[in-house]
Amino acid sequence: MTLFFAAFLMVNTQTPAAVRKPSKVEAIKDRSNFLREPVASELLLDTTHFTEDAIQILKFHGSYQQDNRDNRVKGQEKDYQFMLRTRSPGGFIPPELYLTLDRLSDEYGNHTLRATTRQGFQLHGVLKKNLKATIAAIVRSMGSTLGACGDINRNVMAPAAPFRNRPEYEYAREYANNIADLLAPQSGAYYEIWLDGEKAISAEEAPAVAAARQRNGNGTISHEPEEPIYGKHYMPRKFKICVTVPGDNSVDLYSQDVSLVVITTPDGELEGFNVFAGGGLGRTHNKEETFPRIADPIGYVDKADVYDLVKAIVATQRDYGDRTDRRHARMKYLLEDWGVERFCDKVASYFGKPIQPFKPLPEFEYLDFLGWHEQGDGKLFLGISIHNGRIQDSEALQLKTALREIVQTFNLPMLLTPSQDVIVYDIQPAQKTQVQQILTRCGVKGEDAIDPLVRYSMACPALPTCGLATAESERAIPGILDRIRALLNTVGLEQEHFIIRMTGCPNGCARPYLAELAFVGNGPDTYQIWLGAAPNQTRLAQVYLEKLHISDLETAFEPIFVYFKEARTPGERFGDFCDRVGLASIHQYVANYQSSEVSAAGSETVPANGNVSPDQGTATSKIRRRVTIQEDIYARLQAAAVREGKPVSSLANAAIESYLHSLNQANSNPD
Ligand code: SRM
Ligand code: SF4
Repeated sequence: MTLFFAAFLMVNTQTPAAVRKPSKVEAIKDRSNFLREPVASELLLDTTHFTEDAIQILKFHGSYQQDNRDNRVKGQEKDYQFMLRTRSPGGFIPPELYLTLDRLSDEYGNHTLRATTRQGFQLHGVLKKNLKATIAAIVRSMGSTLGACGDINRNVMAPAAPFRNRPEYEYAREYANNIADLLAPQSGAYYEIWLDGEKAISAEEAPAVAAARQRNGNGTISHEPEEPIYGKHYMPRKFKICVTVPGDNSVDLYSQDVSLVVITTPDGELEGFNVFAGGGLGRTHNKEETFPRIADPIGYVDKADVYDLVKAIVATQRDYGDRTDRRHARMKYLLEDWGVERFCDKVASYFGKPIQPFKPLPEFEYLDFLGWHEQGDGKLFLGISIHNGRIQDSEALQLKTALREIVQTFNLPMLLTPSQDVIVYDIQPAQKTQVQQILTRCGVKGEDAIDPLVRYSMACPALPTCGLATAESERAIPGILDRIRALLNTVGLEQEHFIIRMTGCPNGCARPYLAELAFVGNGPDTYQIWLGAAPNQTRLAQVYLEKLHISDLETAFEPIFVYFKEARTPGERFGDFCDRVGLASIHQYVANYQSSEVSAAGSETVPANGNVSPDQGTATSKIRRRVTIQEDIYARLQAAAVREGKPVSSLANAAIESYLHSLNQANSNPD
């Protein structure tokens, strides 16, 4: 029996292995000859798109087949196009690569670049006939798209701050890079297909990495020389790693399959790493068995052993991850099903020794490094806010022009941040004024001139490119943030801000489940609402509403913000407040809340915090009109409001509206 099929036997002890077949994608990988086919053959065909099998393999090469969903016409072929994603460990983009991507976006793409939540760049809108030229140009400019997507280790994240005087930051970048190399696919397919066999001109990998790849610690390698670590079936699902430093949670470390935290001696020497495992955010609406999960601390590893431990974790997921059900295939489910202890025992068996105890860490902080900073070697770095990562030119804001001009004029490298922003670094102090002038001329605002709601928000691309979106995200969030700001102003929270994230579906690409307030697409113009994650992304949010039509935003949030204003402790953040009072209390408050539209004078119910009575106006009410309703009807209305998660007034309005409508109809049709 091969290791591949042995894995299915072990995955789920409750279901007989005979009825649990590997998923379709496993068979596609099996047939692909290490990621070559059918991509290589289909690329030669004069077609606009690939077949399903090729689409799956193409992902490993860093590209997704998409179509412009705005252009869908019934009965006509879709407007096929491709998204390309770079593999950029720690977000590093050398100047020549940036300029190439900028050019390619105009030559073959949709004239925009998109900085992603994992510190890569995406090009959208590339036609199949231009894919090869686009990928080849990226590789020739010291870039790569290999392994940016697919069932494989994805872009390895690290804090984007280019500090030169804080060794822990340098170690995080160095090891992010080395782990990315360690787990890069070794198959020659990429260079054969996109560069006609020409090998990339890339930086040499560290000898320790090359040696670690071949070392067989108790079964960590696969006996397939072409892919020593992965074997021909690669991973059961995507796999995500980050390396960070104590206190810096700019990388959202709790959301990753594996997170390493640099541990140094008091004089800044690298000692080893604390290790977390089992985070992951993807889920599916109405499928309770899928859920976001935050990573568990699993131990500490000395620097000399770090590659072997990473390989041991990879081997555990490779051999025991669920290859039969892709919804249950991420490593978080292995941790959830087995528990941390069993997981660590299995990892230790590949590692060859027990994992050492976790070392104490300070509190983590959310950091985005925007603005001007000294980098510690006399030079400066500048973090520039990119709204939802989209780099483009418009009449008001020539962001794309500004970045091109800065990189071109000063030959500056860039680091992409996990919050979809960019950092330009190695700036000489004498260049600062000129860089600033370019930004000002192009309308690019400094971090202090941006509403913090905007600065700390993220949205995924969703429509029109993402095939999985059920609601708008990137295109909708600016308007939604404006409305939330207006509402906060109205209720007297002008200075307030919190972390808001939005996605067009529950897959979680903008990491919504770690936001203080999140909108998760659940149908056209409709969002599931999540509240209560920690402001430093160390605690998950919870579902507050299953479905909120976006037109009901003010009705839904006004009472929540009023409650927050009235009942928060001094300085308490919105996410912490929601977590402390609990969602049931928020629902209760909302149900009792008297909006400006209807006051149920029949009600004597005291709201959850006892602060608002039917006789009190709300922050928005200038004119209040009273409608008296019976006590028993009010009680039913209130119960329904709690169930629906809507204010009583909203339900009362809907009921009255529906009654009046039927009355009108009856009057106009007397028969
Ligand atoms: Fe994602 C699928 C975009 C980060 C969870 N993601 C997709 C696809 C490729 C849609 C598809 O499969 O057809 C999206 C392409 C949209 C487009 O038009 O560009 C997409 N994901 C993105 C990006 C671009 C969002 C962004 O706003 O930047 C991010 C690219 C990161 C990168 O450079 O590698 C992106 N995706 C994430 C993250 C956040 C992270 O990694 O830190 C997550 C949640 C964390 C996690 O993986 O648990 C994430 N994306 C998913 C999932 C759900 C995975 C799961 O475990 O269930 C899918 C769907 C899937 O894999 O089946 C998905
Ligand atoms: Fe697409 Fe959903 Fe990811 Fe948004 S969260 S990019 S809609 S897969």
